[in-house]
Amino acid sequence: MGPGFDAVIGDRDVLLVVDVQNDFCPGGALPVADGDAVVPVVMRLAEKFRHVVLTQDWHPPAHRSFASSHAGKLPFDQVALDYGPQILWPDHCVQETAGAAFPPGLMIPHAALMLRKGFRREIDSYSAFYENDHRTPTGLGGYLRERGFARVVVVGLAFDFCVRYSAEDARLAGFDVVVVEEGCRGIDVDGSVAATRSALTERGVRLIDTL
Ligand code: VGL
Ligand code: ZN
Repeated sequence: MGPGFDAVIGDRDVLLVVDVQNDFCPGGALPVADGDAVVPVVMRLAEKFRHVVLTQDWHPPAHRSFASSHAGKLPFDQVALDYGPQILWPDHCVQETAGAAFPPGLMIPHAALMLRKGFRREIDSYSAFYENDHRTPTGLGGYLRERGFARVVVVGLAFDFCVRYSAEDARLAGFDVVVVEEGCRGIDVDGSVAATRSALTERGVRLIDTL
């Protein structure tokens, strides 16, 4: 990619839209402040890309990442699970519920793949590439490689969780990775938005304001 960002979008570029779902929008179960504001941005970007992939957080009821699955715990408490630390969340994005659906304004007919993640009860999956054990692949890396993409442009919710870990893993998989901040909003647990900006920059992910 070089020092400058190449704003010309071509056939080797894919737009990865992470978890833009009703439960992460105002009024949802795990609302991200201003989360719905990304919808028109995503729609505008999607018009520039021939290739679009959407992800969907997709949990079974009583998922292990839900505070309600842990006696005496509250949302945003942290616990140690066998694969490492886990922040506990309000019940969200339960399979086949309205909260797990895409907001009505998000219509991307040419999106080729909708990838669901977090569907195993015992393990969370922030990244669209690996579950939170960092070992169980979702298959997205293989899909993107086989399709011949070189650059992954990431937007969505939440900036400091699923966007962050998806962008990091895309970079580790060898893609050029760009995160467009205008198309993201964060949850910001204990400074996680600032931590995300430095982690992404350190790992060679390019952060840009707009595209
Ligand atoms: C997410 C917390 C829990 C996200 C998903 O999409 O960023 N965050 N589940
Ligand atoms: Zn989740």
